Amino acid sequence: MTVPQLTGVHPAWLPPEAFQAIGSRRVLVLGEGALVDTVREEVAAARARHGGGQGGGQAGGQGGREGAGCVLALSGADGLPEPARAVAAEAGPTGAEGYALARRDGVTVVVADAPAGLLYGLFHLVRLGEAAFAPADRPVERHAPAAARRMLDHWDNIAVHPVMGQVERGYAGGSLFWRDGELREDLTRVRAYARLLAAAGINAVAINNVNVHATEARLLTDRLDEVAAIAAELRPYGIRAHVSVGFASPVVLGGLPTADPLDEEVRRWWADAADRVYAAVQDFGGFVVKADSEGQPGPFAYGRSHADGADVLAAALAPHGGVVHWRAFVYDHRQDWRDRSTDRARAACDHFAPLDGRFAENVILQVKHGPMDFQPREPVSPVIAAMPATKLAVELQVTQEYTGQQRHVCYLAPMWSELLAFRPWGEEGRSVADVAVGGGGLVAVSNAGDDPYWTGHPLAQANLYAFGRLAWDPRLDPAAILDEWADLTFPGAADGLRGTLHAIMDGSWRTYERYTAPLGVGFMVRPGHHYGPDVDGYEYTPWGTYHFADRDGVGVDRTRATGTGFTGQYPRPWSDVYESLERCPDELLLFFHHVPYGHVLRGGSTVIQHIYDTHFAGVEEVSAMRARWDKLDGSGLVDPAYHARVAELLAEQQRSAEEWRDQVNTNFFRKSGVPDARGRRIH
Ligand code: GCW
Repeated sequence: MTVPQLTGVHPAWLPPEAFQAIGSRRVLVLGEGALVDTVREEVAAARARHGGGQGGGQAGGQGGREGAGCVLALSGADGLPEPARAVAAEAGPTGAEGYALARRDGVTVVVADAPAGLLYGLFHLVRLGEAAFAPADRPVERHAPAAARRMLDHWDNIAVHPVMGQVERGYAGGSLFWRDGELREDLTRVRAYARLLAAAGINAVAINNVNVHATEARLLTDRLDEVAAIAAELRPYGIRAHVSVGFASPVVLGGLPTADPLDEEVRRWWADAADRVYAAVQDFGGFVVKADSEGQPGPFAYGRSHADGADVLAAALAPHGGVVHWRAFVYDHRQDWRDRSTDRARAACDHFAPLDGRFAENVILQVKHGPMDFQPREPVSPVIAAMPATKLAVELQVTQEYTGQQRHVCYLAPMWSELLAFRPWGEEGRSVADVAVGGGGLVAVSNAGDDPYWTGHPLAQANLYAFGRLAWDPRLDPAAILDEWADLTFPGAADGLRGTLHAIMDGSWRTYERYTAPLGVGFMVRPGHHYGPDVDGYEYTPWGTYHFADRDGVGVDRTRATGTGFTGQYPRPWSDVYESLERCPDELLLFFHHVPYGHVLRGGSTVIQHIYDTHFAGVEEVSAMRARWDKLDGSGLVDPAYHARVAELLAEQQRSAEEWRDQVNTNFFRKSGVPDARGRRIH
């Protein structure tokens, strides 16, 4: 294992300088195991760069000054020196991925029971930098991830899809894994990606798109060596590979006449497939399945339930310790817009809640955080509260499909943090984060690609970093995560940049919300690619994403009293809060209610005036973001190329925000005939 070095690629949150504090000290690494070797290699590489001394010797990575300034050790390692022994004794068990950190008698110590913990401990030291070696003692701190599985899903295709391209909803260039139908020859970048992810706390990656097309299906058969090759790059950083599979694989790949989950031959086919995969990749994570969703095959074709469907895959994976991530994103995408009784928001709960308790132990039901589809504002999905006897994972979207497509700055951690803290059963009950960490963990769709900045928009790196950190600890403060990310990403310059980065990023999700679709209504985007405004773009389509705006009012009546009854899928108190026009939070009003334009919000303004005000304000906020960024020009705080790229994207964000403002305001002015109370220009 060698630490990957890339040229021409931005180092994101692991620039060489981030290893200065470790690399300039004598570090002792003790323990056995592949991930301990990774730690050793990291330390050796850091020392080679910053310490001048040679690594080597049994303990690896030491050299230079007398006496270790830092000990990273497995708690059971041979020859554990004081004070590591004392710290290990005081810390007690750290678990499979946890570690304890302390500083005593001039030595900084990380101890862990298992190699993965040591790796995460190393990255903690990287985050602390010199602070980890401050003269004063540091009491023992124990750290362990909240969720056992912290996963990224890639929507990467092997063969370029005629409509969706190499990466579905990818805004950062091509796939890190494949190019034009072939596995990339040089996978160094995959290893560098794994390293970044491990530093953020991620430990699982699904490598291919949940929409499984013909070429990608073959990852289970003649392209299995590609899975093995990618897994080999992820492994040194503690990340397991998972693969998205098509439910019809027994037919498509196996030539069977059916994929009926209750058919014996089908069950055997899946068991054989799993055996094959594990023979090639012993630490394989499992399968991800999008079934009966947006055209993907599923158990409905055979009159079977999704529990039956998931079960056949679960049974195949169980002997190997693998899991099935079964997605709950099931709805009718061929709806008739004239039919007011079908409500897409209801679909996941209607399909899955009755199956609570029927899924096998190793099935994780992967639920999108909202009932619709990653809109900038949605309530929390009621499925999260409706299935206490099922392991649930909550799925977030780091790739900015509906939040500016990595052309707009939109720091998503505040949104995620808000929804993870939401308590579906009221203040006394558990939070969304509690459900996820006690169940299947957190999953997100990755925003990374082969772009030189990894994420298209350089500032979108913060979203990837923040997702990992929140999956590790959902209680972290988004602004503190931003500081961490900035300190690592801009070594030596973070103090000068912090104010600007907070001013631009902290509120950027709310800014985005202001200039796009108002009050939780969603989907006023251009159909297909989903970038830019189109107020009625989805209004008369089969996708079930309507806002029902007319000359009198706007919004979707999802009440039990007069609407689709969706509010009834929530437990109390939210079922009552959302049902009530008076109590429903403003930001979700149009998600739950159809109201006249003159309806007065809890905040005091009318719906129509709120639409105008927020759209004007949103654009002004973008102008302020731009002005702030422009001031950095020539400051020496950011690399000029980085600065230029962000500046260029901010110009596009401004253009796009103005387009949103003008289309949304004009549309509602024309529909309602109500002028702006402040007489601003509406076209
Ligand atoms: O948000 C929608 C996207 C699809 C995606 C789907 C899903 C992978 O527009 O591109 O398909 O969600 O989550 O399955």
